Amino acid sequence: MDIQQISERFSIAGRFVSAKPLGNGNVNETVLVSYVQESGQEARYVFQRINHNVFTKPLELMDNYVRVSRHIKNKFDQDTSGTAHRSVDVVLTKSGETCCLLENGEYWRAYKYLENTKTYEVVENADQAYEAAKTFAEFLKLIRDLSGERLHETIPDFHNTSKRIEVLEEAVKNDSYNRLKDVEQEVNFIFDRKEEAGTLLRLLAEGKLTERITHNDTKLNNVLLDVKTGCGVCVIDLDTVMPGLIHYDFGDMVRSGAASTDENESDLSKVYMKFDMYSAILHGFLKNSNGFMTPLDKELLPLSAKIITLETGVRFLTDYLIGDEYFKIRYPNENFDRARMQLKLVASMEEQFESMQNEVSKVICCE
Ligand code: GN1
Ligand code: MG
Repeated sequence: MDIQQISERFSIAGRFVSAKPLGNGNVNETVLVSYVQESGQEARYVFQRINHNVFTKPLELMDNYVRVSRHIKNKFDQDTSGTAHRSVDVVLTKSGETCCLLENGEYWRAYKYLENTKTYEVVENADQAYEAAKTFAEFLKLIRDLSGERLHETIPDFHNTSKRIEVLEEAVKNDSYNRLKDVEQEVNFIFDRKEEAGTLLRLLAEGKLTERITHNDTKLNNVLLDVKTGCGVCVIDLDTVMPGLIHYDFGDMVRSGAASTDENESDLSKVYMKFDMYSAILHGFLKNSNGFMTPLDKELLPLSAKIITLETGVRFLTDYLIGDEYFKIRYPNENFDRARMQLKLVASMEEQFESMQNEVSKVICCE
């Protein structure tokens, strides 16, 4: 798609200069676009093609996006401390729409690029993990008082781990690409944990856990850190902000932020959960969420890390079996590598589970 042509649809002052790919998203396509303003200064924007095979109702998605981002922006605008959480700032189209639908069926949206910020694929140190977790928890705190109708479920059953396993079972039965022979060990590993994987959903159904507005994709690279200070600046990628459990967010943070390698590491001897990163994430997260979490919420944090990591492994493995329909892949067996990496991470969490629980107890004791 010609980005310059798309740029003409948005209400952005200045002249289009250039565009280049941005980030490593597995679902949408992201482009960083430079403009030169009348003053001669550069201004940068992020353009994103919404993957409408994954997000089948892009307008509902953008409705959520704008409601949530404006809610946070209003708080930022009213803040005088200079440290408030920034917000994704959606740029409307010239006709005032939240995104534009092109003749070829693609949906594109735009927002301002936050200068002097950075994302990380793998955390470099515990300070970054702490800061990222604190920032995600702050985001959760900021959206707690979002009023109005329930947000749209942009992907129904997104973190319904039990359903995810059922979908895997179906893919195993069909084995449409004759790939089951490569993955039997992984499939058994998952099926052995099926019962435990449903714990959060069961407790929610029993009324023991509270549904909240959650981010649901708290991968470490979805938080922007200040390049100079390292402080958390803004949570991005609001596509899956919808009703959920706080555990999905904590779990995904540990899954992505405490892993020793990239998601597609094929040498499993290198894959484990870094305990110091887990601990930093736990402390950072509780710093901003402690006030609204129940004792049971806190107790379930280690298990949530395990469940969400297993769920992500299930999703990658299912995609491998059905012929790589969902996640973008850069080489043929990437989804298989990703699945094995997640499952190895689960095994590492299991080995360290008692210490993970003790760490939570320590934090609770000190309150
Ligand atoms: C996808 O697109 P990205 O990288 O932000 C996925 C997440 C997975 C993640 C795994 C909408 O996130 O759920 O955890 O890949 N997003 C969606 O890397 O499915
Ligand atoms: Mg995403």
